[in-house]
Amino acid sequence: MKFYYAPMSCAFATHVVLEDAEAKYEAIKIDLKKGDQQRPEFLKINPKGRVPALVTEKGILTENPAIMYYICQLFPEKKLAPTDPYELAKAQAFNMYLSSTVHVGHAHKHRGHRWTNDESALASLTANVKKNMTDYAEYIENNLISGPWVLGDNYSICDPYLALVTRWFRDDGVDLAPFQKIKNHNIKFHERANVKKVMELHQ
Ligand SMILES: N[C@@H](CCC(=O)N[C@@H](CS)C(=O)NCC(=O)O)C(=O)O
Repeated sequence: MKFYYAPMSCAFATHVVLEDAEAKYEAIKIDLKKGDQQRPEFLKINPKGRVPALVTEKGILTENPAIMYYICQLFPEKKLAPTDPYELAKAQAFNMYLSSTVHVGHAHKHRGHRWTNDESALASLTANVKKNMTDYAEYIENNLISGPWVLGDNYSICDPYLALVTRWFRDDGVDLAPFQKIKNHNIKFHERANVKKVMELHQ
């Protein structure tokens, strides 16, 4: 498999899952600041012009939640997702909330031009990022983390994704002091050897 990623992007979460699964893959770095995602060679991989993208022998997969669960299914022995249908749906709901709501809230900070060209609307979108991200952190803290991992005692595909989003919370000025579960989760996550390895690739 070939894994296309950009350092410090949302591809970090899926990158950690590839390492957790001990998958054999080649990591291919692209530079979003240089606009590599819009170059014709990358648009052949992902016409959406986004990372991550995973080239498999069957075809190309995009979207973090889909790729992460695909990796789980390739390596069921790693137990990176629940097998009980209800618990699995809860795990997927968590990852999809991060992908469809929290990621979009964060994107309003630097990518607001996707939604509007109007300068005052753009300024308003940016100004609301800290509050929205604080609301999302509060919701996650109070409703979605069982602790110590997202799903309780078992580490899963939800954990690298939460760690990524925790970095975004910090970048977006969210005061994490009231969110003890999120803070504890982040400390525990960064103690993992796989995480240290992927962090080095994402500098
Ligand atoms: N829904 C997608 C979002 C992918 C995405 O937006 N990736 C960002 C990096 S965090 C990207 O490639 N941005 C490049 C751009 O917007 O030009 C997923 O979860 O995989």
